[in-house]
Amino acid sequence: MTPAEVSAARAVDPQDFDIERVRADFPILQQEVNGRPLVYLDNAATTQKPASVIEALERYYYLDNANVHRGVHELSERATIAFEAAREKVRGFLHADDAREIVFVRGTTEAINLVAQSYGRANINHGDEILVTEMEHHSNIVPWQMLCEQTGAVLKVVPINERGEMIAKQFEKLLTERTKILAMTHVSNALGTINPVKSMIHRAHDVGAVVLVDGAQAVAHIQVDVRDLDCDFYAFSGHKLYGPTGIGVLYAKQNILDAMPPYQGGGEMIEHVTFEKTTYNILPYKFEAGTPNIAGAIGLGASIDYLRTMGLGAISAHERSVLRYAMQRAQEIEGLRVIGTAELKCSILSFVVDGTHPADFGTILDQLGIAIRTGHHCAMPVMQHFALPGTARASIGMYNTREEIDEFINGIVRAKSMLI
Ligand code: C6P
Repeated sequence: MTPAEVSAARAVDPQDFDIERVRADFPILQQEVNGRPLVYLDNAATTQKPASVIEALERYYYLDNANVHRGVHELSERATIAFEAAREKVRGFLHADDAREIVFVRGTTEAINLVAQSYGRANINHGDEILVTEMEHHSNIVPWQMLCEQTGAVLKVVPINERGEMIAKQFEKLLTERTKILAMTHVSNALGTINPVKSMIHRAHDVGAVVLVDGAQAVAHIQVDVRDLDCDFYAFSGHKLYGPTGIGVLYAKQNILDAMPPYQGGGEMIEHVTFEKTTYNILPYKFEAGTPNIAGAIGLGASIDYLRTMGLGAISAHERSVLRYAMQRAQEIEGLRVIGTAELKCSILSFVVDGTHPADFGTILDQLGIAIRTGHHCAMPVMQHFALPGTARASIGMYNTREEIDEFINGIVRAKSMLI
């Protein structure tokens, strides 16, 4: 977050956020699990969906289902209009210049693989360096390792400190003329750390590198403006933004996308095919081979509409106040250690308790109707850094309340008394 964004978000009073109204919009939250009201604190894994998103999916399948960009009939026309309207909503949401810069993919993972295999294979050579941080999700490590194996490039890693922040001095040292790609997460899924992506992008451009930002954990909590960030690529998943699974977005600058070879071949991505030669479709369709997840895109458009009515500023102010409360309450528990105490963080409370295994907390809390995630969170290098087998992780979404945090804290105390 830039300082301006921080102060804009802080200007929103969390008291203004009508949490009861928000909760009423999410049908799944109205249930009991194991005889207790559900407390859903696994939003970093996937968020729940408001009724308006579920209804958009339903409406599409009830009334408009057809393939896009293919038929001349009424249903195909309607499906195409709704699909492209969703793309335009994503463009607006990211503040991108042009809808041609918005490629629909399955999720963050596919977006990063697309960049590694298309941009990477075409532009990365033996001895080039790809720079990531130690806090990356496996999705922002493994595709680059694969690219390094294919090209002879070298993966470099910016270490983190004990608070779980990237060490700026090390970043400056590792970023050199040899760096061709900088790929870093906007927000860490294991620690909650918010990276200073804007300044990192600026520095990377100074040495001629292109920059990919993994926005999987950022888009639901931070207002993203790709033009202001000046990132070359930005990736996120719909299901972490209160939208459906199986749909995600790769934003890429138009000139870069234009010069990239296709990622997959098939229908939709072509202009003309003969056995001798194929020419490719215009952007963004060159990168959307095969029938896309039409309903998913429409559902994602509906989730963006929903977020707009709530206002991301108000949502993040509310979440920040709930996270602050959770961090304070967690400190009351003897032997509990928060993993990830960065100055700038959002949504995530990862912890371990001396003398216990994190997985046990997940199981006991589940018996109390409280959903959290335990384990390495697909960020094994983070666990290696802290010499831990894993953590227990609560991740906060827009519908979580302080009362739920109280339930969660009581649950940890109870679990601890059973385990020690
Ligand atoms: N993290 C979590 O519980 P996909 O699976 O493609 O939608 O997102 C992958 C991904 C990439 N980057 C970051 C920072 C992420 O957090 C994730 C997904 C989930 O933390 C599932 S492992």
